[in-house]
Amino acid sequence: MALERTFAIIKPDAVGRGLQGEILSRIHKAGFRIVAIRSMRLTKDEAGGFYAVHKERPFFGELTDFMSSGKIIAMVLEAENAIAKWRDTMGATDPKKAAPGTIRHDLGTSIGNNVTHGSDAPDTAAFEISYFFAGHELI
Ligand code: 3AN
Repeated sequence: MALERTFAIIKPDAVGRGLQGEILSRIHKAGFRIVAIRSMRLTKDEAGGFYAVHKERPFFGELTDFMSSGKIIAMVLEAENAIAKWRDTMGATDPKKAAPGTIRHDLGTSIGNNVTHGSDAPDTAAFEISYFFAGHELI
């Protein structure tokens, strides 16, 4: 199988709780290469552009408030089957439904405060990577 890239975020709840090291360690142990990484704080508009596919959902305002509430760590991860592999490593969206040993089960506190993001398909991965990183940062 060919190498694939996905886009990941360590969300403001995790950064605020000092969980960056724990999550980066799990990324390393799962066998991903970190192609690019950046710490930053999004504006509400920037968070809205990132989550534009969810703009009609009832939780859009809450989601963009949360994602702009503090620093995030944005990353491009590479591995074989990276998109599905990272979603497996994170676990289900709702930490209460996520399997034991997954990041969201072990560290998440609610469906909103679920510590990490991961792309769900090749087209969303391509959009999300290009939203945060320029081509010269992805070599
Ligand atoms: P995932 O991130 O697992 O692909 P999506 O795409 O269904 O999940 O939802 C995008 C983000 O919106 C999730 N990461 C989650 O934090 C947030 N979210 C989803 N459902 C809710 C909800 N009912 N209330 C608040 N936030 C939600």
